[in-house]
Amino acid sequence: MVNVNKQDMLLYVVTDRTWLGEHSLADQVEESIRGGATFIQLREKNLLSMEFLREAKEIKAVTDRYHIPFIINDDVEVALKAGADGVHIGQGDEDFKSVREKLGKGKVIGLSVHTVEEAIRAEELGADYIGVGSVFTTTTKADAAPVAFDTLKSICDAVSIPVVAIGGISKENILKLSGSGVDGVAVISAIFAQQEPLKAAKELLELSRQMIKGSSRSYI
Ligand code: 3NM
Repeated sequence: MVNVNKQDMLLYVVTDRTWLGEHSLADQVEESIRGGATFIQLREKNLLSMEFLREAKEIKAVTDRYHIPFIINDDVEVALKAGADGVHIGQGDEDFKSVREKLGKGKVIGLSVHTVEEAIRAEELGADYIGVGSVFTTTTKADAAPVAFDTLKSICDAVSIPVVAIGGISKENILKLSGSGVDGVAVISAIFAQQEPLKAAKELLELSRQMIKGSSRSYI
């Protein structure tokens, strides 16, 4: 049983193999956690199931050691087999209710939303948190659609579950999210495309703390 709280969203790290070089993904994830990552999502778009599962188990061993929540993007079977804490799904992915049925109540389901209506619906369905993006321009996800600051703010005002912003967030622009009400940031390239993921995570965590200080939502 894992309860997601707002503090878990502070530095939500999504994996990507693009910049691995000679490092393993598990090593990179560990560096990001040592730097301050508060949540890990394994996101694989091109791995076969067996490889995906092997990798999920490897990363779960790391997140277990540091007691960090660990979820899988899209793939419920991999999440169950790896013993992950849950899944993150998009609006177009498997229907929320069938995912909840397969996973059971004790697991986390995060949902991507882009509008206030989708956010309210996500909370009604029982999503444990929502991801909102793309808040800035990103080259990491080809089909990311922009979400304006005002929409982000309205979404945060409309729900009481944790909200994490995603898309193009870096140490240069993160403070622009101040006052939106988000509980934290989800990042890929701001950590994994950097020479030193640990250092990048450390800086981002500090900036994320600064950013949410201006939050209009109550901070539990
Ligand atoms: N989802 P980076 S944007 C995985 O808008 C993902 O829903 C997005 O990568 C959305 O931090 C995105 O490198 C990519 O911009 C985030």
